[in-house]
Amino acid sequence: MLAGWNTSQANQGGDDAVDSDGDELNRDVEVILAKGEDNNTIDFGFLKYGSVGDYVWNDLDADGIQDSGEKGIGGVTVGLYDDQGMLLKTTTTDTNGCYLFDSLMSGNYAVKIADSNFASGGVLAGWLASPANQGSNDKLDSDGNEITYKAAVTLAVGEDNITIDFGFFARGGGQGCTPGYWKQKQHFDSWVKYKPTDSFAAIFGVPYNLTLLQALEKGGGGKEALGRHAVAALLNAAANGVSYYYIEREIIAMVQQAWATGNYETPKNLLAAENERGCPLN
Ligand SMILES: [Ca+2]
Ligand SMILES: [Ca+2]
Ligand SMILES: [Ca+2]
Ligand SMILES: [Ca+2]
Repeated sequence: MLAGWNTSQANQGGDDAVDSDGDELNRDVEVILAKGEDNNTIDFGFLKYGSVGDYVWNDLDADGIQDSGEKGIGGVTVGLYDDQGMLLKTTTTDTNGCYLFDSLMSGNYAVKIADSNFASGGVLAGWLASPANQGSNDKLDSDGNEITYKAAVTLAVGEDNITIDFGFFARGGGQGCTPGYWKQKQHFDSWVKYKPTDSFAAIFGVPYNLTLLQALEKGGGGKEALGRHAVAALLNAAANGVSYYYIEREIIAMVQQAWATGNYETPKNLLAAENERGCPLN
């Protein structure tokens, strides 16, 4: 009847009529009755522990969804934090990529993929986090913040939540198509997710009031050169069949940094080098 339940703390609060009296380990209490005394204050409270899990996986297509054919990643160090940011426990994923923190009281927690996994020689060195909360099935999505690798979770009493999952994918590289490729009309069918008429300012979050196509076509150095290469980079990162070094959010962050600091040259050179690696599209 009470398998999996745990004894409440004894003698909490000041009212013996509503507290729990059972010893927490032995679940017994000594009662001495005076002659003729009725004692109806001996109560036993039980509570159920909860758990959080359960999966870290190789998100091959980087879409943030656990697809068939994508496997778990073993040996990943995972930490459990309380709502004050204190590390409570750590564990490691098994060979199937599964982890579980159990014997948990109700409350607010965070699960975080430890930074040490990403250090040189670590299981996830060179890997990138999948986008969080894609699709509508929490059992199949990734939950970690893409920068902090952390996911918040609130447990009710006795709740088991095994929907806290983390997708990672290996960084690509070695391919890229130039601004000259992407601006040609006959290649518009290779554009994925973005359209030639989309606003550069809206997508990159900087005050550069051109469409993506206008930015690709715009001549000049400095800001204009970065604009051309940033659009090409974004299209390379989003394209099907291009193994591109940078991912979209990194390219957007580079552009924002350039506009904030006025240094357009460094990111332009980095993106241009990748855009000129060779175009696998036709
Ligand atoms: Ca996937
Ligand atoms: Ca989710
Ligand atoms: Ca999930
Ligand atoms: Ca899961």
